[in-house]
Amino acid sequence: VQKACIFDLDGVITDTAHYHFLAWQRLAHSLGLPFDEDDNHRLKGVGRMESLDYILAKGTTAYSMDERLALAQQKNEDYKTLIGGITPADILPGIVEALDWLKANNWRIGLASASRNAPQVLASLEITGAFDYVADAGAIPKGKPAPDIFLDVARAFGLPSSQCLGVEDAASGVAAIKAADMFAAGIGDADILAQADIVLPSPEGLVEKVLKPF
Ligand code: G16
Ligand code: MG
Repeated sequence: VQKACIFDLDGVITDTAHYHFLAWQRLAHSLGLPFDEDDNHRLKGVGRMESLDYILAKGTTAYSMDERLALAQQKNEDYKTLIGGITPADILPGIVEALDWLKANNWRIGLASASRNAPQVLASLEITGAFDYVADAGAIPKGKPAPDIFLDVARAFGLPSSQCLGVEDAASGVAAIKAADMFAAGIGDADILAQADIVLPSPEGLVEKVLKPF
């Protein structure tokens, strides 16, 4: 029976969270608003406009839709500059091994990232060709924790949720996988990812502890 592994990008395949942090912090500070690592942690897996609104809510100024779009664009330009230097060396340990194993065992491989920059990051990591399908975050209105983006990948593969395994580092992402009725592998802190079916501290061990037993 055909199976699929559906990966999140930021925090699972590569660590772009730090670049999101730098770009959001720069924007927040330019508006006189605070932004620290704890704020960044809360924005994991959260979409761009929702993240902006979280930051703007720290102040009292009301912004029009046009102003908000301009601020989001400014952050994104900064982010794109920061990720311009990404290379295959930035792939997290355990990921290449997992992709090779999945390919050798004829699984479908998908990407369910909330980031509209995901195709560019995959290209910089030189692993675009490893993916059979990459969800278009811009075409999926309801972000994580809604199941939509994971269901979109399963639909593209023509597979039921029971044959799909999702890999996520964010609590909102694990919630999305479970809402989609799929097996959830969490990467990170077991307390934060308590909803996952299994949690590993890093992608190392995915093959032996998660993929082979599924
Ligand atoms: C990622 C990040 C989020 C980011 C979101 C949107 O999600 O974790 O912090 O806000 O994408 O990114 P962009 O502004 O590039 O469209 P994921 O799902 O890959 O973890
Ligand atoms: Mg993530």
